[in-house]
Amino acid sequence: NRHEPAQTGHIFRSKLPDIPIPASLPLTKYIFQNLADHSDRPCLITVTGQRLSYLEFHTCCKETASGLFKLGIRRGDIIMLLLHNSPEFVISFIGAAMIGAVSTTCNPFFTPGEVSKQIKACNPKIVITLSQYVVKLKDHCPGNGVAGKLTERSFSGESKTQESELGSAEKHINQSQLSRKPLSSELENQRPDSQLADKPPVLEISWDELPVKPQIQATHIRVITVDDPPEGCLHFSVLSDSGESDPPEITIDPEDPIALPFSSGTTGLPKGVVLTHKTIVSSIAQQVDGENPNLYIHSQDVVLCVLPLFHIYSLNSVLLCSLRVGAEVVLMPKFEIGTMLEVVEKYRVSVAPVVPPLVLALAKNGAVEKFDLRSIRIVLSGAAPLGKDLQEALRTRVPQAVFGQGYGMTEAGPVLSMCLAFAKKPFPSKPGSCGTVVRNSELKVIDTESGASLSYNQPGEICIRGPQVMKGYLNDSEATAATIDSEGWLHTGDIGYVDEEEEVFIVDRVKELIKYKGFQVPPAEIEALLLSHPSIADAAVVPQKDEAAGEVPVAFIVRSNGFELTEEVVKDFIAKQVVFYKRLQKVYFIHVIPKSPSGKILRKELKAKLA
Ligand code: 4UU
Repeated sequence: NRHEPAQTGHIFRSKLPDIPIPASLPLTKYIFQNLADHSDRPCLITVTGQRLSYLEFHTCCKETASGLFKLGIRRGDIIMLLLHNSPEFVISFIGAAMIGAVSTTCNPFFTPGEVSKQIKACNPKIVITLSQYVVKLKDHCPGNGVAGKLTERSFSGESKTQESELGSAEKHINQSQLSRKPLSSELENQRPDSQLADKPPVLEISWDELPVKPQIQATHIRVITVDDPPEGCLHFSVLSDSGESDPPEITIDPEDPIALPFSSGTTGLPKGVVLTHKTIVSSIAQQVDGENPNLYIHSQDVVLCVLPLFHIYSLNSVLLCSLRVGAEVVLMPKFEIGTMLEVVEKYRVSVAPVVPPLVLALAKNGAVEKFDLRSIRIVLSGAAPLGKDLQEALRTRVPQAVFGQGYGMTEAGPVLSMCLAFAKKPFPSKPGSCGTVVRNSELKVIDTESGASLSYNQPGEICIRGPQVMKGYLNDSEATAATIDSEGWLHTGDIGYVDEEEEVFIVDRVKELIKYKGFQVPPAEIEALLLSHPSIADAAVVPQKDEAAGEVPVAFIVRSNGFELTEEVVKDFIAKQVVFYKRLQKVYFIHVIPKSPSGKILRKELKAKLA
């Protein structure tokens, strides 16, 4: 494991004092802690004008929590949200959290193969999606993308037995090992009202003690659609109209997982990032709590939620931070510049969290001038580097707004640093800065060779430590140990420095990750696909700089002996299997992929070839 703790040297802290973080509260108790102050205020609004007040939203979440419970979802169970931004996304996430269930968020534009990998890695019991995406689940739902009956139990103690007994795993369930009582079949036979009369058993076993992946496999996933359900699927109303507004009181431990986004981290394939109630509450508090919140948003704000909620930036800094402070969240299912500008004008959006390509659109698109954007007071950019020129260009479009960046990483909870010009009592901030490390947290910059921590203005690898950092990767202690060292420092794979005003600047990325418009493109994933092609002997995928996307993936390919293979064939082969942003933009044929003696691809050399 690569990280031996470095000798302690300089540690950077926020300019804001630490605050008490109510990290023992389950997320939903924390989110709704001040509900009474803003229960009549608008909470969610859609592009079509559908509005929910905080009180209505709270009720919907409780009903959905009850509905999930009735379907047999229990503390520690995973549900998958394969959805665009929508009220159902938000209500499902919060409802699941109320009963201690965990949401894994998945890009609805993923191909069936990509969705399948995520399902296999975490075995959700339920997938909530749109009818048009049910086909993406066909490998997991026997019978034309139709979900199996949950009366056939979802878990088996033994993978071997299960493989031979798919569909009839019921008799193999090992209650003593799982020590849980989903008892979905029993539940279904009970009258609905009696189900909830019984308080649920509090599970003795915590999530990470559950049998790991090979032993625990969902045979049947129940599919719920938020629109007209295809045959075999359930409609979302089974959750939202459960007829029960008070979900059972579940004892939730702050260390219980709540969200499972997927990220490739510094190396390898996408992995489930285990975020707990404690990590998420801490991250939100670091941003919006305290007398002088780092990111000052409040109940009079209207926050634009156009970034996809399946990504942690939007889930945490946009949605959950807004819910905590009682702001109104405008949900946009997808980015379209015209609609976005209309929405900003119509709903008087005051806080606009964006990514650099959106800054580009706002700065350069002629349509912008036709709209009144004077309501915007904060523009937050993150998830990818933002050029100073672009920042200046946007300033002329929204001169009244404070413009700054946040720097996040899924595994870091996600926010490492945030612009202090967004604080209630703001500090000045320089263009190009990614803000200052969040409060109640420590940041250091280490020499990539020696591991020693560096002082001001010296670039090195950024490391973070604090209560917001992920618990670890799902079922992958090796990857966890390679990312979080024994002293609790998370190594980001980003190269940056901190200047004398405590502002963080990112200058490079040493990890494999490619970022296309802020979306993750894990090279290892594309390389594995390439190697499955019979005419490809070896392959490496690296980023190439791109004006519009920031970076795009390109491949170096070694053909198998005697095979003809064209660039187009390779591109098509990948394009069929991946979401649009992972498509190869260019293919270069070479004789050998440069590798270290230990077999690691020398990506630097390949990147140098591109330059
Ligand atoms: C240069 O991108 C994210 C999370 C972003 C985020 C979250 C909450 C931004 C603001 C916020 O408030 O997560 P991942 O896991 O998809 O990608 C992480 C990587 C980082 O390690 C870094 O390489 O994305 C890059 N990155 C940035 N790079 C993230 N933010 C920035 C940034 N400038 N501001």
